[in-house]
Amino acid sequence: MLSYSSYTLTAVAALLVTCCALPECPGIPEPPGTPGLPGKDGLKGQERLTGLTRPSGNFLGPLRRDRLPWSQGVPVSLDSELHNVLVNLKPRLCRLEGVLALNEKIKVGGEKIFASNGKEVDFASALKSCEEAGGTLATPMNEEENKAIMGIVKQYNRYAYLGFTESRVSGQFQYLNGVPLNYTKWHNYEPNGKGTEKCVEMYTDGSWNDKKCNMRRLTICEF
Ligand code: MMA
Ligand code: CA
Repeated sequence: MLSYSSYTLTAVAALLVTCCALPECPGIPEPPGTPGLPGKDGLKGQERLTGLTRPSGNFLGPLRRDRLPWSQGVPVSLDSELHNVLVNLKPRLCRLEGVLALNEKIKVGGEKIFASNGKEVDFASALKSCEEAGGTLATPMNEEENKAIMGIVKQYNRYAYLGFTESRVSGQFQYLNGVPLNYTKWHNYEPNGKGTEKCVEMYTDGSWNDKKCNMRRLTICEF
């Protein structure tokens, strides 16, 4: 059981589609290659997840990203022992999520989980801590996500940086991957920085203000 733990958690990511918001578990790497691109096994994205196999031998020792036996052994779909493990893990993950939500450690908004470390730092430092924790800066892409993030801003009563920056075109903002925003919640008369305020903060009412990136703002990450 222990020998498959890392493996199993990743398999859960592929199989759990309801109840938990957790799409994947921190610290557990994606299968080789990126979605859509073939990995060493020749499989692409979803093919690789649905074709997930367990190792044929024992997988002992610490987790090594380069040592995960993704494509050896029996297919998970045919492995009743591993299937049972996954079926049992699902409600346990949901219970853990419930505990964290009850204790106000996380907020769930749609598919995402939002959490703060309670620290107020500049934009670059906030982004760094989110990435080090396996997430990114909170990036509201719809009203539901915006409300979940606002819940944390209200909980700490501190404005927070969001995962947006101003593009080369002054007054236009984009996601951290460079794609233009497709949902916005600007406060009245914002954005108004016109090239001088390249980051975005969320106010306690959930509305947004473009702001200089060197302020100390609450770190809120999404996972
Ligand atoms: C501050 C600063 C701006 C914001 C205005 C709104 C004076 O500047 O936070 O980003 O747009 O307040 O009045
Ligand atoms: Ca502004």
